[in-house]
Amino acid sequence: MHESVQKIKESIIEGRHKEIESLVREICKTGIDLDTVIQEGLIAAMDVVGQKFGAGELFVPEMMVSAMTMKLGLNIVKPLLTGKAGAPKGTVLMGTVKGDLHDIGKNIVIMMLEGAGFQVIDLGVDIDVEKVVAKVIEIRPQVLGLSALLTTTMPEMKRVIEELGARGLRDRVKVMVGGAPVDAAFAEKIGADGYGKDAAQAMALARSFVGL
Ligand code: B1M
Repeated sequence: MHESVQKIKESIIEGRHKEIESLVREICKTGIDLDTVIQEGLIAAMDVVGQKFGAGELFVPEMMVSAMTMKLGLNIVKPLLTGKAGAPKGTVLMGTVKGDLHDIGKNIVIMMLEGAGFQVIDLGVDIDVEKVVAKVIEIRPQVLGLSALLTTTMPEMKRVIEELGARGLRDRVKVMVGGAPVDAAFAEKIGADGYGKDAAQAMALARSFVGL
């Protein structure tokens, strides 16, 4: 692995938030593929953090510092990815479902979608069904993206889809779901239109939904 990418990864795992911005800024100046920085640096670091958390080697406060460190790094990469101009390819409404505060993955998906030319309206985290439905009515997006990182919040995705159906709105918007515990079988079971394993797949799916 590129030495500086490794440094970025370690910096996030160890929560060294004071150094992350300069590290990411420096590596971006080298002309490195930004996807490598995101996948092998930023995302790979959070995978390690998750494993350590699962194994009881670190606790919520440390996990939060790592997450914050990653976000600082992402904020440096984001404008570089989304700087390309052009007419929007379509509108995507995105949010993390009710009861769930995880937003790092959602934010990466948003970055990729914006980079691909979509206008993205971010509803944030812990979004209840009513708010999602109200925003679908107000904004009329082509795509609704729902993210969940907890097995306990996955059922919220089904509730949103059911409510869209009950209000006669289901045919108006394509629903795409994603997040670490979600898979294609779950997406199919709850009646979603598609599942994105990662940000690249989510982008490809959104493009296909608008006929690109
Ligand atoms: Co939490 N957490 N967390 N956490 N956290 C997990 C998810 C967990 C797996 C850790 C573990 O036990 N190993 C576990 C869930 C277990 C389960 O449900 N089975 C867990 C837990 C238990 C919890 C708490 C309950 C802990 C506690 O308080 N006891 C608590 C819950 C809070 C809540 O939400 N109500 C909690 C809290 C937190 C923090 C706040 C500390 C922090 C979140 C900070 C933030 O997001 N702002 C946090 C973090 C950072 C994690 C881990 C370590 C990392 C998640 C992450 O950011 N991954 C995570 C362990 C892990 O996943 N490795 C863990 C990096 C990110 C880039 O990946 O989000 O998967 P991901 O996104 C990917 C794809 O999934 C996909 O594309 C992204 C980019 O490739 N994708 C989509 C995501 N959304 C998509 C949507 C799409 C398409 C693709 O279409 C719409």
